[in-house]
Amino acid sequence: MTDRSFRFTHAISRRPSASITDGLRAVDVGTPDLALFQTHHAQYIEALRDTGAEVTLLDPLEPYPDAVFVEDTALCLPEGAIIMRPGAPSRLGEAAEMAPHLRALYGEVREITGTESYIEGGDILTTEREILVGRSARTNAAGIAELRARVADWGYSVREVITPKGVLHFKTDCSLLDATTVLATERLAASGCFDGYQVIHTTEGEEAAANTIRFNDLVLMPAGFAATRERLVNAGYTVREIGNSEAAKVDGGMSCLSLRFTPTR
Ligand code: CIR
Repeated sequence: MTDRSFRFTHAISRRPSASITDGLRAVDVGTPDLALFQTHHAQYIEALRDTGAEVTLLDPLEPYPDAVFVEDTALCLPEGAIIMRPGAPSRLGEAAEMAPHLRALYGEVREITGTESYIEGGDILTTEREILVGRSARTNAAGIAELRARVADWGYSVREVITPKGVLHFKTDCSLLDATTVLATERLAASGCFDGYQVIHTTEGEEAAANTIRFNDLVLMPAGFAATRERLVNAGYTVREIGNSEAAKVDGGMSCLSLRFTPTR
C-alpha cells in the first residue's frame, strides 16, 4: 500500500479577507474576528510548512467571503486536479479563481462543467483505495457522477455516500489518518460508510474535532478537544493543535483551509 493519500509535497492556502465576517454559516453564533482569524491562519500555515511541504499562500479575495476555504474549489490527485462547481451560489466563482494556480503546478487540470452538477471539495475524502463523496446540500448526484467520469481513466473508484443531515460537508465529520484509518464522529460512522476501515471516533460532545488533516508526519487538529486529542496521541499520531474558534463560526475547519497534493507534470 502506498501513502499518497496523506503524504504531499505541496499545499495552497488563501489568507482570510475582511469580508469573512459575511461568510456563510448554518447557525449564527457570532461574527468572526478578523485579527484572531489571521493569527490562527498564520499558525496553520506554519504547521503546513513544518510538514516539509512547499506552501503557496494566495492573497485574500474580498468579493468572496468564504474564499479562505480553498479546499472546496478543487480535488487534487497526483495525476491531475479537478476544478469543482461549488453548490453555494456565492461560492461558485471561487473555483475559477483557483484554476490558474493549479494550472501553474499541474500538467493536467480538468473541470466539472455540467450546469446541473454541483460538488464541493469538503464532501470528498480520498483514501488509498477509493474516493468517497458525500451527497449533501452542496454536492448532488450529477456532480458526483461527473467526478466519477473525470477520474475513471486515472483508475479511481468513486463511492457515493451520504453526508448526515444538518452537517455541512462529509469531511466536517471525518478525516483520513493513514492508509487504513479514519477519524469520524459516531453519527457518521454509524451509516456504515467506513466498513473495512479502522475508525477512531471523536468523543461525545467533541464532534467538531472530526475535521483534522493528516499531512506527512503531522495531524493538524482544532484546539480545544482534549479527549479526542488523547485518543489520537494514544494511537501514535503526532498532533499539532491550531486555533479554530473564528473559522468555526463560519463552519470551517482544518481541511477547508488548504489544498494538499503532489503534482505530477
Ligand atoms: C461555507 O459554508 O461554505 C463556508 N462558510 C465553510 C466552508 C467549509 N469548507 C469545508 O468544510 N471544506
